[in-house]
Amino acid sequence: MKNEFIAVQFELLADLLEIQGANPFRIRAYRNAARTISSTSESLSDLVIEKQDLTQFAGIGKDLAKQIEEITTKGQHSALEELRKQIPGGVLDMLRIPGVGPKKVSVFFNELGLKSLEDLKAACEAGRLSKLKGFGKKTEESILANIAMATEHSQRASISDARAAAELIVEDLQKLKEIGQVAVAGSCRRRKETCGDLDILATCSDSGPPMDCLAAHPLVDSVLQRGETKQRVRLKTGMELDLRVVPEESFGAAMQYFTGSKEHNVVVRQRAKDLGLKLNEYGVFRYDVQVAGRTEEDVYAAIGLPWFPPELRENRREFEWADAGKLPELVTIADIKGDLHMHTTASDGAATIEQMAIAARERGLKYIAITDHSKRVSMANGLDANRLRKHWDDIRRIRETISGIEILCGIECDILEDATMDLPDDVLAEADWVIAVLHYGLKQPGDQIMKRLMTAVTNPHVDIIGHCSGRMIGRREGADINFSELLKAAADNQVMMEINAHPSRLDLDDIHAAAAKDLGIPIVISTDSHSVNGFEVLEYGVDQARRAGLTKDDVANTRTLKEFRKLLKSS
Ligand code: DGT
Ligand code: CA
Ligand code: CA
Repeated sequence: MKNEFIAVQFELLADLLEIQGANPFRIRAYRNAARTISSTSESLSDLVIEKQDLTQFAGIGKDLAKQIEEITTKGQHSALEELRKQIPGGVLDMLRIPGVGPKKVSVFFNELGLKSLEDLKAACEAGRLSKLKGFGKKTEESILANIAMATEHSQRASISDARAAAELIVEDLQKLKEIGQVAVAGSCRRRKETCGDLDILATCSDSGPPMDCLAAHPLVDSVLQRGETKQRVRLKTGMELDLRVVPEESFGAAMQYFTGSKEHNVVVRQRAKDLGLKLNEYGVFRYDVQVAGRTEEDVYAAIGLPWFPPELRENRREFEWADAGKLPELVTIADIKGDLHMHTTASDGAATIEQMAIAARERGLKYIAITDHSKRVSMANGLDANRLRKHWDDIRRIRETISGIEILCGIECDILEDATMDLPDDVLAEADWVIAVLHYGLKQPGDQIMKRLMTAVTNPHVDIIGHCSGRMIGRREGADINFSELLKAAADNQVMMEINAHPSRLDLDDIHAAAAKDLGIPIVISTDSHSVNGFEVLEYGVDQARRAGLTKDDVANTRTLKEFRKLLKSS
């Protein structure tokens, strides 16, 4: 179990306590513990198994250590479950509204008795919020406008949450002695950035044991529907999950069918028809005789198609590539040699330069760039020219003492609202690696956003545009960007584009990453790590790159540092 999974539960517990109006010290204790847990490099669940004392960690006392033990050994968290019983689920949905935190939700719940997004919407429309102390007409209007976004997104989970849940459940189903094969299908298998629901397939001579196991699973809240071969459950996170139990001889066909996408399947089914075959979730049939179905490879082969990596199954270009015999060999996580976006204690990171370098080396990376924030991001203790130069001196000193990994002096430089760079050119010129980003003013009109991005792209020292749109999936829309204009300028000016691997960003998205590839723009997959555990998100970035059809060659940080340097502007 990943530390992040435990940290998220403590964060949620703190939110619930805050909504309830609990003692601030107690709330802060959970938040501090969550921070400690997510920035610790050792796996807490491993430490529990080894019977180590968790109170050795700052902020983890006896009570919290017990809770961690319960989460990791039983997959349960009774303190959290107890609180959840006291606060309706709809109240938590309010936290998804941009600009609304537990403090505000506490007021909505305790003072106005609101229990859901619908309640809140009605209260805003009736002007009840603006009558509260500390709330004005403006706040009320902005909350009302943002409820729509929260409602729209509350149905879809991030790929990281979806995968964490799906993988735990698959793991537990696999332990059943009666079970044959178990696998994740649907959008989660296609690694889509958000999942509407989870789809799991299993083979078993009797559907009873897997369905009983799922019904009793600690992640499951309730069974919505149970039939002979299909069961639908709701997880405690609100996500829903379909389990289908299928015969062995149909497993491949069912995987093909339920992995989707629907659009991909429409074409596959038509291809089968053209060959006089019938394709459904049970197999490929000629007249009524099954000719394939046990494995996905057989199913595709029977229709004269290659096996498609699930990430490509969107009916974009996969059939055109298959027909030409040119399915791309997609980049894998093992291809990645460097990570070029991360933070340290110099700005808002939790680890030092040295700790980040060593953690990166342990993960097998050969080079990194330290890219702390520039001064505009004062909330994150961003660096001005003086502090940055000192920071780079530190990096240069430390890199002499660490072997097995190279460290570049980088900066994540803000592109200011007035379309100037946050640091002067002579400072940027001294960097090994400059990431330019938008953090503020994301809602400016498209013209101004483009003016800002063009400032960065045409700056002689900018190497890459980081998390281009600035979106936070499910929470904040990205800026209004004219991508064809931007990507063309990036290609002309030898500027690379980042796929930010954080699951709440995944920015560039798959479509724009594919467009960048078409223009020959090197893509860099970066973790934007803020702690030694931040590197874990790399896989989400790689998956997004795969969905864009990128090969090892298309991704610049699969190269050795020497080869990578040849792609830089200054070279
Ligand atoms: P999601 O859950 O919205 O993120 O997206 P999916 O792709 O997981 O969609 P879901 O869960 O509705 O169904 C899983 C797969 O099953 C879907 O990708 C294709 C297949 N499927 C489901 N219903 C239909 C259908 O009515 N027609 C076809 N052709 N395929 C279907
Ligand atoms: Ca699904
Ligand atoms: Ca489904």
